[in-house]
Amino acid sequence: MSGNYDSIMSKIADHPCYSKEAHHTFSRIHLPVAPACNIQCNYCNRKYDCSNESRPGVTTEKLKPLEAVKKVLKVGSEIKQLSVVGIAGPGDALANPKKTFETLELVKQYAPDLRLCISTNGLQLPNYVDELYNIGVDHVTVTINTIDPKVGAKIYPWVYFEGVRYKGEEGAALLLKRQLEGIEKAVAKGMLIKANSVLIPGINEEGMPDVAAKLKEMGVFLHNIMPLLSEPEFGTYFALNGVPSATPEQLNDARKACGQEMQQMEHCHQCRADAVGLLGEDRSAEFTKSVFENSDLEELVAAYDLPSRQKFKKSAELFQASLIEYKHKNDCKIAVTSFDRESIDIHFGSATDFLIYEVFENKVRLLEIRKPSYSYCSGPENCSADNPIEEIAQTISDCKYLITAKIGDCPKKELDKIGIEIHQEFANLNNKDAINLLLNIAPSEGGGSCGSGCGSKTEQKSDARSGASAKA
Ligand code: CLF
Ligand code: SF4
Repeated sequence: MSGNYDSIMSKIADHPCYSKEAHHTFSRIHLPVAPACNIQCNYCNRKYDCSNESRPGVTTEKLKPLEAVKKVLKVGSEIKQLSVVGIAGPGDALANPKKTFETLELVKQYAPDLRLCISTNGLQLPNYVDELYNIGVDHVTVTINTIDPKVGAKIYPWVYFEGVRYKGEEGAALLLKRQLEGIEKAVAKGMLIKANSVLIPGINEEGMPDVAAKLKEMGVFLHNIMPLLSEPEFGTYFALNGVPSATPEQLNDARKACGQEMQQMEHCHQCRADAVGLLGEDRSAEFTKSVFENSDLEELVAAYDLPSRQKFKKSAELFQASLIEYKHKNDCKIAVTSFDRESIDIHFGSATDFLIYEVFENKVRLLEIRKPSYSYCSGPENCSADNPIEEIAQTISDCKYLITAKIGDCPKKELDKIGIEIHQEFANLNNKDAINLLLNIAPSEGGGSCGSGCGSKTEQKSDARSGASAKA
């Protein structure tokens, strides 16, 4: 558990997309080396940039692998906080395997301190998981918009696989099968998987919680629901056929509905395929090809100054890790006995159900109410009967704490055995106040609810000159 936790923390501490904290400090660069795509999405018009990770309408210079690594070295020499290299289009990273892998190899050779990240529609993922893993890619984003092929047929007019063009539901079902197969393989390898879903009003909103449930079942780390950006000038099928952009309210609702199942990313900036810099502070215009294409590779390597970058990275990572650690130190579930649903007003023995609260990032919310078949004590007349502690213990076994008004020694011992820490000192207090006190969470932190909107909407709007939405 702790090994896995430590490994995840080390993977997200310097990744601006996988950690909200890290995005204030660390930057990423996207290398637009993958122009082709093997599917068609109705929200994409690749006359512009790809949508799986970009905003169309922004001119992109496509790069060859050697040009791409020169750009990485140039950017890295000027932006010490550069920590991630992503390939996210303008087509699909894995529909261009030669260029993608050649680029990743070069980056690994000349800038080995950088994390490698890719974004894909997933069609070719099963074929390349091993290669990605071997080359050191441990962050993979797969765009999954639906798990229903009927809905998929409305999003993907065709899917091109092994020389055959599949249309309608058949194509959508094939894409989904390959996406899930690829995710399964990548999770088994220990890669950190993020799923992007484009929220398309009237098309896939209803099924979004099913997507989230599937992602959870498969061990996906993070879910990034992105709003469809749809204006006629973007020239996409959806835009030309009246499918509107998703509103901030629709986005919030979807994130809330899916937040029950999956941790939601709320700081995505729907980057372009050649984005450079912090999320939301794009510096791609400073690093056009003319700035680096004539530079000598060895000079760029010297200017990159790997030893000093590594030193900086080490201290920045430690700082980030401590911030993340602080934010997640209280994450857990807590069982509470409460008859009036507000306060700790009932003894363990009389409780017929348990309120299960979840604490995530120091926010407390009621997750669900669980009902074992019987209460522990059903009155003096049944006092000698076998008390059903096993079932109750099972019902709350995933909770770290039990807060109750009072509990007898026998059940307490049983719950101790399965590691549940019991607190009786908060009798009659409000449930959330008690949890805040127990975990030492400031009330303002604890009062919030998960899944509220992020601050990126202004930026999304102002950048929506582009068009599509999806990716990475
Ligand atoms: Fe790029 Fe994507 Fe890697 Fe990040 S972006 S390939 S995971 S390094 Fe990040 Fe940009 Fe959102 Fe993507 S903000 S669009 S989620
Ligand atoms: Fe391909 Fe990406 Fe465009 Fe979809 S959005 S068609 S995956 S390039």
